[in-house]
Amino acid sequence: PMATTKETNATKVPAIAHPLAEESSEIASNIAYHARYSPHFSPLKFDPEQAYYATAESVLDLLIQRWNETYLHFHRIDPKQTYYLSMEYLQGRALTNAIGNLGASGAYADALNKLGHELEEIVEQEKDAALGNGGLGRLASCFLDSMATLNLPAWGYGLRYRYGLFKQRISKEGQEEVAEDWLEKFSPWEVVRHDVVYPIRFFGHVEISPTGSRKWVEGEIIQALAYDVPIPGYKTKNTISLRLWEAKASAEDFNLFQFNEGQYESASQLHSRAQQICAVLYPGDATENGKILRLKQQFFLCSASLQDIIMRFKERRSGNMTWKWSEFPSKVAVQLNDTHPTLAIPELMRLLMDDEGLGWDEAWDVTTRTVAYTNHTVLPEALEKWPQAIMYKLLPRHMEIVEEIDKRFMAMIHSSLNGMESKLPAMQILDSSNPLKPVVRMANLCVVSSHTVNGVAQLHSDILKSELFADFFSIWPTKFQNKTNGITPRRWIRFCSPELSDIITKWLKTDEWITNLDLLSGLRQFVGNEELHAEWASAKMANKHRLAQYVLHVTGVTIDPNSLFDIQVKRIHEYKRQLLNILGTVYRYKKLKEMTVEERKKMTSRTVMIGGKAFATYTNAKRIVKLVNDVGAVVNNDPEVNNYLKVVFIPNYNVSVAEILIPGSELSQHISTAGMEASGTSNMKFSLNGCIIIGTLDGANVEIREEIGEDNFFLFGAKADEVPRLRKEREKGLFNPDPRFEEAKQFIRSGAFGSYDYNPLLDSLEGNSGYGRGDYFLVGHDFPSYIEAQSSVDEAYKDRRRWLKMSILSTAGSGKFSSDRTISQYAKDIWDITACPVP
Ligand code: GL9
Repeated sequence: PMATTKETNATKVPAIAHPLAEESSEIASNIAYHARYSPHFSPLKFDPEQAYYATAESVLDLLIQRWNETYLHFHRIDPKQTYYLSMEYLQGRALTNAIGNLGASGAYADALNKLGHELEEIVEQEKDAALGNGGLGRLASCFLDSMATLNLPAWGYGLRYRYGLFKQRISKEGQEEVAEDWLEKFSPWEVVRHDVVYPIRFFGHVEISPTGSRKWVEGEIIQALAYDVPIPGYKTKNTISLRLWEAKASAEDFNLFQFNEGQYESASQLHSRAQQICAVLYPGDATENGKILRLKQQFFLCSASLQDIIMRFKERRSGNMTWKWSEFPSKVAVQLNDTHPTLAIPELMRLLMDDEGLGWDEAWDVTTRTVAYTNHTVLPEALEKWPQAIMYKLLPRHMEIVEEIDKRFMAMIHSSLNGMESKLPAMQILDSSNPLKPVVRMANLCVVSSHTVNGVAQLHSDILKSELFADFFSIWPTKFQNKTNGITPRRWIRFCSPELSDIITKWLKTDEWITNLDLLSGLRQFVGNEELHAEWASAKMANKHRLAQYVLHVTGVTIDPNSLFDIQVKRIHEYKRQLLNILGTVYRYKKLKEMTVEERKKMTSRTVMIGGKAFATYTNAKRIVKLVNDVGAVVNNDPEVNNYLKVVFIPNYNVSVAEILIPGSELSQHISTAGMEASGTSNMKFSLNGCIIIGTLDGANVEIREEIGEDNFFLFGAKADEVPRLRKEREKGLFNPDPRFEEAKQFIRSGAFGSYDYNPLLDSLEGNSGYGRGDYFLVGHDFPSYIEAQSSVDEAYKDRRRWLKMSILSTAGSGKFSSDRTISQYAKDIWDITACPVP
């Protein structure tokens, strides 16, 4: 249906006139039709799993028509279109979202009832599509939802990993990683496009013709095959595509002769090499990964996507004999989601020069007006640097192009920017300062080659200008922008908390807030209203009950819905400081133990929940997971205090788990060392769901606090601009630890939580400097103010009315954090695209 060849009458798919189901009885018969005639399962049963697949296929019927109309409409109108290039998408489940965006939740629920099933039960059958690691991947998925909902001409490109993010199991040893087979049966949401295939070259060499033109030849060629996932907008016909590439070898590469000789492995060598490319998602959370396979993946995404983009650009110009390449940037915007797709830059240069015959200057002009780059982190270990030797070997022509970009950039500085010469070594794209291992700095290549560079929250964007990219900023001050992240209100409140959403709609007298989230500020006028309080409290309580049931189901721990639900869920990382949370919890436990029964009765009862995955080889992160579990095992079984404190590690945190946790939480922790969390996005989800934040002035916390008011935010800790000084003072031995901090660490060292050796973990918080020591993340410095902020939380929670007001004001102040706002700003300030709604 996504015709990629020129549309003529002879090649047109014939129109059919079957009415698409909208009534629940028609939907029911459509589901029944799929159950019967999509022969994936035995016809003898119609259990929840089969019902899920049949339901998904009936939804796809509805989507495909809209999807085709959208494609044809874009083709006819030929607007400028954005292509979002990302190595990660954390889509989660699709069914509830698709039905909800179609506005058909009620009809589907009825239809399934007619067939003897419950919609809520059916949706649980779907496996999460977890083709991402964390915030960066989930952001890409929220962006797609907003692009579709805003009717923007935009597509996502990614890779179809066979195995996505691992499944986390918790055993006596701590975290164990298990491969997660999201395609075990199949995904009903992807449509393979057998007609969309591009050749992708690796290795080989550069051939120079007698006229001096250069061409990349030989090496190995792997095919990129498109799988499309429909992305429906909310209450609009527009349905855009997430195009995921799969790698395969062609039949010609299968050596029949060898195979018949019994040499099975060598006969299908290229086939197995192709299979490796999309086999697994790289665990890219701030780890430097020296794997050549990762570079192959990156190039695979970039080359396939750009060939496809250029094909579509030409397709939309077919019949027009006068188009010019200089028009390309007024039809195409390419957004790089971090540096992972940086190779799009030299690949676009190569395609334009070597395949299309443009000269350097013309190709450079087109490329730099097309490409923009988003930076998502300032952590040095996450800034990609590829060894030049590997680049030469795998991508010889691209390496030449990168060298030329670097050479011209340096020449530009020498000729026109007096005084900048001393900055050149840090700004150069090729870093040969270590002659044993010269590297390509991908971020520098992005900054030099992009028309716009943006950070993901105001503080982060300021740090890019003043620190990470300060030198570039002084040359190109207008290149740098901020685009504060956002989240889709459809998935992150409307569908995951229908109770609270209905209350909001009732009080605002409209459901327009779902696509215009600023309208939430209208709740402020009712902040003291008793009736709203009662409804709000009952919706939160229902969500807490649902969460408590889930916790019991996955951990066996019973938690009390009347206690304060305190949650920290995100990837486990020292800079995110789960260790601060658990040390604070250990301190709370110790104090509870020391209290009299009467004293204890005055305490706010809490359930501390921590969840998140640790990168498989990140030892300290795994120790933190183990520590949380060990503390929970002791505290939860201590009858003296377990009415006042429970500690639960939530296993296998993912998008679907977040959809249960976030609506049920009352306090959430976003407590990174200031300056280190670029934005954070779960902070926005919690706040939108009426959950109060305890946090540092970091990333988007700063802006959330601004929006919801400082009285509704529990602030503590050092500020970003104090951090360098505090680290220096510490190195000089000028840090005096708070006795409460010493007490908490000592309690763990004493063996109160079992015999596992936590000394290496706790040692990282001690000493003044050294590898794995010196408390780089300032846990010790922030501990006292953290404990005090937590006491204010306890006090605030005792005042039910005050807490409810804070909760309502959190939701009321979350309007800014809709990804619709973020995407509108990208569209206007970076992409220069406008809405193209299907009539
Ligand atoms: C991240 C930042 O660390 C987050 O603060 C930010 O909210 C997101 C989205 O902009 O990007 N950068 C990054 O590399 N990750 C982020 O979450 N890591 C992962 O996605 C694992």
